[in-house]
Amino acid sequence: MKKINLILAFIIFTSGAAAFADEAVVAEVTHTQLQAVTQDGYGTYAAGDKVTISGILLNAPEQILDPTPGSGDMGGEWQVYIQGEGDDHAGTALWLGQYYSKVSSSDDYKDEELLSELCRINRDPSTGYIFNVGDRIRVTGWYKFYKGKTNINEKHEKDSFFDFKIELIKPAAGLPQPEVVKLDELKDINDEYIFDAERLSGCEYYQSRLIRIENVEVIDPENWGSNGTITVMDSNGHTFPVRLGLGAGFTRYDCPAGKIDVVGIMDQESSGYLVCKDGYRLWVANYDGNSLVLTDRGYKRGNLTGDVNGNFKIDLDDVSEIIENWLKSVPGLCDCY
Ligand SMILES: [Ca+2]
Ligand SMILES: [Ca+2]
Ligand SMILES: [Ca+2]
Repeated sequence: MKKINLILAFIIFTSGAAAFADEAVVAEVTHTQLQAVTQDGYGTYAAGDKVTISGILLNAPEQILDPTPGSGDMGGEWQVYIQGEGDDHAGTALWLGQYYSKVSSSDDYKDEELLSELCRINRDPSTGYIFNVGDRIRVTGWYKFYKGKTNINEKHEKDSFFDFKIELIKPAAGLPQPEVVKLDELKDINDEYIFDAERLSGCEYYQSRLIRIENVEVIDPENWGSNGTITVMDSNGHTFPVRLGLGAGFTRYDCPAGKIDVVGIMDQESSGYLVCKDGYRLWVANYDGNSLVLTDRGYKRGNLTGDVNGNFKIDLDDVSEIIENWLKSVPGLCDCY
């Protein structure tokens, strides 16, 4: 009897300790609060352990970083951007990677563990719905500042205590209209990035948000291709880097020529860790080959099943693209249990 009491006391004690450890302080914040920076561009937000934030999902994660286990320096990676709504003129990136031991004392995710994490964060926990571009979502998680952005992530810890959670608020709410921005709002007369620590103008104002740059030309089309970086230039000689995602369109279609518009997500990855006033770029996840706007409009013309390249006929070009990709699958989207 005494032994049973001891065991019971132990169970109560340990479950009480677990409950205590789960009590991370969660603060509901705006993107503007979370992304605030010093004069050097270093993140200042520090209240609370975890944050809850909501907004519109801007990208499909596998179209900008490769989730395949073991694929990159950090193994499989996953990243999305969420844009604030209404007066909350800011946005936040979410990141998850496989090889945390490269940047912390945590263990790495084994391949199978990474896949199950990807399956979890790609779906709304209560409905199983797979999140997509234009959904309104709510995220609760830990955060960490990295090269200009305060990201929601697992603080590079594999322990499930550091999991972030994504919930669906409204499916297919719709993408925000991209704000039209001129390159002279982002670059000064010396073609240097405009940095405003108040985040009310310049590159910071648009960080992690969808913007549109009009009437520019790609000056280095030789750098076109999946995961490449090209440079666009306006008629005043201002330039801006455009990082191309992993979308199949960058392989399938040629670099658009002449004057074009670009619709993408303003990203920052500064050259330094403590002074973060550079490293801005537009990130375009995919291109649909329309020739006038570097973007993926998300709607196809024609109704032909199997018209892989969207040229309104089915022939060997479509078949060869299918054969090239035969039996590939998307980690974190299929084979989830
Ligand atoms: Ca920044
Ligand atoms: Ca986790
Ligand atoms: Ca075709």
